Amino acid sequence: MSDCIFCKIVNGDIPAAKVYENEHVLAFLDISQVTKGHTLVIPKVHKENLFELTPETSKDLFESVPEIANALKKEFSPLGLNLVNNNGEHAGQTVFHFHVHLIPRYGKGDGFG
Ligand code: DGP
Repeated sequence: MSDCIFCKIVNGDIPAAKVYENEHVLAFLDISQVTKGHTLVIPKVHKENLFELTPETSKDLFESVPEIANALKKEFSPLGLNLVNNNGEHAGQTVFHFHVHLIPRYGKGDGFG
């Protein structure tokens, strides 16, 4: 989708700090970094949100999530990690290309929750 910021990241039209990539999935650091290592995992194909996800796209994406979470665990040594996903404006979605947030947690006062 030409006006989608995450499609532009997939296409290399705007830069992002990539954490992981395979044929179907891209993970990169969130520009806002609510905690250190805050990462977004997206399908390369444009799907607006969970309601549009096909079983195949869902499988491709969620298959990669444990590996990415473990890479973040190794790199940042968090105490825990939240997986967050917002669908629709009223649920807090601001970028309308499906994504899950992986938010490493470092204990009380780490900036999230
Ligand atoms: P959500 O509110 O769940 O739709 O989260 C969208 C996230 O996308 C938000 O945490 C900020 C992040 N974001 C928005 N624009 C960019 C960008 O251009 N680059 C990166 N890396 N992250 C972005």
